[in-house]
Amino acid sequence: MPAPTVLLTGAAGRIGTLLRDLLPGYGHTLRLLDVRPVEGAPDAITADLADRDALREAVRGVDAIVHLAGISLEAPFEKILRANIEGTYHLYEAAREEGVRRIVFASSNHAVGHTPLPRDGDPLIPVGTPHRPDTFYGLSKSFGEDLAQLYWDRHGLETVSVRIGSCFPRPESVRGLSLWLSPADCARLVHAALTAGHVGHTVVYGSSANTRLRWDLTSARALGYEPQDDAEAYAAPIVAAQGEPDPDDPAQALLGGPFVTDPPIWPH
Ligand code: NAI
Ligand code: 15L
Repeated sequence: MPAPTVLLTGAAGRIGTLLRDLLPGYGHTLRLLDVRPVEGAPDAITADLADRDALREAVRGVDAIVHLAGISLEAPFEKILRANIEGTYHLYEAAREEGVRRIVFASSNHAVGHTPLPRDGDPLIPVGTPHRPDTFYGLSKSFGEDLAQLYWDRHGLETVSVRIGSCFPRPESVRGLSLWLSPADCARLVHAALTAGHVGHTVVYGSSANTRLRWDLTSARALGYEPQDDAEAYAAPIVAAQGEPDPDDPAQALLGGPFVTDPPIWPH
């Protein structure tokens, strides 16, 4: 399949910025969208996910969408509802109306954050593990995955839902040593998700080939993703400063880490 023209939502954000740099190297032509201006990109579309008319215009003529826009951490329910739940719905409706073929949806480990981490000898966490969100934020990612399934089953709109681990320039915690997705591997994975053959709705985990991996990358590799990086290269100073993970500490025993143990933000 030839490299498609892609709308990148959330283009001003952390992952949006790295994909703006790296995806053109794979031959993709990008159209950018964010609610705030995108530095160095005067042609970027400034629009909120609540603006259906702007979304419809933004998706017109693109082959695919990489949907990163939204609140990327826990927040009051009303804010998550508007940006992540309603916003993702508006984007899928615009995509359906304009005949977009595929969406790569930035889901998160927090959609399944209450899943216990496997201990030594246990199988890796499969993509089929039930949704167990750890926050309203994680709940919005579970919703996004289910929305993607609905739009595939009802409308034939394909999605790869990528449950991203921690995508930062380098891992910063012992938890990150298992969840890290390097910027270069992030671009490799998104490229694979955009260009793989038939995907229907496919859920994958998004991380590098970390020595301390706790989840199963099989479905990501099936798209053609071949991760090249391993957080272990950064492990020594992190472990020296923080110690090895304590499997009896709730913040380290469940996939969502501190999201699981932080006090909940109730609706108000
Ligand atoms: P970020 O917070 O840096 O970027 C999100 C972008 O979305 C921002 O530029 C923001 O202005 C934009 N945005 C927010 N609400 C919007 C709205 N209503 N309309 C239009 N644009 C809006 O987040 P980051 O780290 O770049 O993450 C990108 C996506 O990946 C997010 O959906 C996040 O939940 C997901 N993700 C990121 C992980 C990471 O480690 N960075 C891990 C798991 C998931
Ligand atoms: C996420 O979903 C967040 O967007 C990101 O900022 C990190 O907190 C990441 O999860 C994580 O679990 O480390």
